[in-house]
Amino acid sequence: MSADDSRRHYIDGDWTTGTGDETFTSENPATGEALASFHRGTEDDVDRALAAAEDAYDEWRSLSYIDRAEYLWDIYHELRDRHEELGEIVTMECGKEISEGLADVTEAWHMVEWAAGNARHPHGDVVPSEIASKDAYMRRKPKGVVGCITPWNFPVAIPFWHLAVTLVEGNTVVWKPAEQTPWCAHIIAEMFEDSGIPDGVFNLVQGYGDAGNAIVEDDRVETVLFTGSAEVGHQIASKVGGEPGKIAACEMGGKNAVVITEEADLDIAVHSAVMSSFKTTGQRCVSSERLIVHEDVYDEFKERFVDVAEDIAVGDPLAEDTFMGPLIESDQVEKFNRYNDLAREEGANVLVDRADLGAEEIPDGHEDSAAEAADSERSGSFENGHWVGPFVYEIDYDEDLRCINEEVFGPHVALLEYSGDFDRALEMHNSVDYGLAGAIISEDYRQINQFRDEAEIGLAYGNLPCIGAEVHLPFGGVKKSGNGLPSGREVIEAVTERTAWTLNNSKDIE
Ligand code: TXE
Repeated sequence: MSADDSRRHYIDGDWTTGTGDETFTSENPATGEALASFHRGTEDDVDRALAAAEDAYDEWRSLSYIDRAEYLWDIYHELRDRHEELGEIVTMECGKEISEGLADVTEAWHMVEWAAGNARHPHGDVVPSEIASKDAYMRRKPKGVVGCITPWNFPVAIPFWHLAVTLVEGNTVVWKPAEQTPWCAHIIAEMFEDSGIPDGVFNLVQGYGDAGNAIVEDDRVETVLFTGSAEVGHQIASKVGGEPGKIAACEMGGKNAVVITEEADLDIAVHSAVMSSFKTTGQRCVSSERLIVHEDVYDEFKERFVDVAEDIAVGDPLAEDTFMGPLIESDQVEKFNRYNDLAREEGANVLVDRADLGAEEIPDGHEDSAAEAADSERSGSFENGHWVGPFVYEIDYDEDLRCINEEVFGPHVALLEYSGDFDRALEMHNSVDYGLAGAIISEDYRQINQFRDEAEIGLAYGNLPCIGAEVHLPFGGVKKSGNGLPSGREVIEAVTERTAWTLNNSKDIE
């Protein structure tokens, strides 16, 4: 692919090659084949995009909520019209199986629907003043130019978590998507172009961390919304923290757990653990890498969970009967293997080891409509795919073990047995530095309520898999997992500031 064929940035209403010479390709993690080529953004490109966003801001903020939302409604319809096409691109670019690829797009339009719908459902705070003749109320104002930096694991949904509310609230944006999923980002930019949104309101700069960093460090950016690794998120938060008025809202993954008590329904427990640990090949921010199981049900649970993990269908993500696709890239495979080795060194008793799944074990594509439709795009073989299967182990609990404290982001699962009362399970659950998500499986409402009140997490699930997001709920974590919630309804807090207004309605001089 030559630079001429490469797809461009979308800045100030124009498709531009930008100022750099470099291009990069997105690859299909199932086959290793190059899917499309993109211009790599530079600091100068970010500078231009920020200037455009700043210029567009006054006009955009002066529109009513309803007028701004109209553009988002166009995008909502495009997401629905291009659902199948975009869902397949999600699957080809990030490797998750096709129902998840399609669900990524569905979640995006749910977010747009919620954000644009709010424009017709205004709400605010009017409160009585201390003095009878005064009115007092709170008014929200947009922050200005917002920088959005997103990861590859939900390449359509997460960008819309950031973008939809931010734009409806009257901010303009510069977005730097993940370098692994630029094709999805390109299609989203096409949708913004088609919506006729005024030039400069939405800007896309493709590229790597250096382009993201240029957004973070620029004084014109009032708010940074970031979803990605803890390492980068903490760097961003500390850079931004030193600047008055500027904020970073970050969501940075976790070391999540499912707690299965002696009162658990084991059908629910096995289903929840399998979904939590293996959906998206363990690459969700809420994926669970720890299963904390009471001794009374441990053996039965272990046997049933291991049986499922041994047989789980790893394969062509475009085939409808695949459960797990590949990992995103070779670095991620190395990280997965490194942590599997570490678990062994730390004393793991390995129960399932399908980590070295060879390409020959990957069944050919199946005769389903999604796979057929994408055949022309899928010319590579599975030999160069980033295939792994489940790695499941049990280990004697010690809160200092690295394998049960550090996020792997793959199907790497520790079974941890506990005895005694529920306090012990909670202690083990809360012992990690992260605090994103967790689930409890129990029929005892007291245990469920205690988990709700004492689990140190931002997202809690009861008798459900530890996965899933509802766009009208806050989404994000505590402790090392993040701050400021760049997703769900709480984005409003990050992208607006509030003014407390008091207004004298009398002739009295106050
Ligand atoms: O994340 P990065 P990566 C975790 C998971 C995974 C690890 C690494 O453990 O193994 O992170 O994944 C941009 N300034 N999660 O490498 O590097 C980058 O270009 C500004 C959990 O994908 O954090 C991309 O757009 N931006 C997570 C985005 O940040 C920078 C989902 C995320 O990349 C930057 C993904 C910099 N210095 C990974 N460096 C979750 N919360 O679910 C990189 N970027």
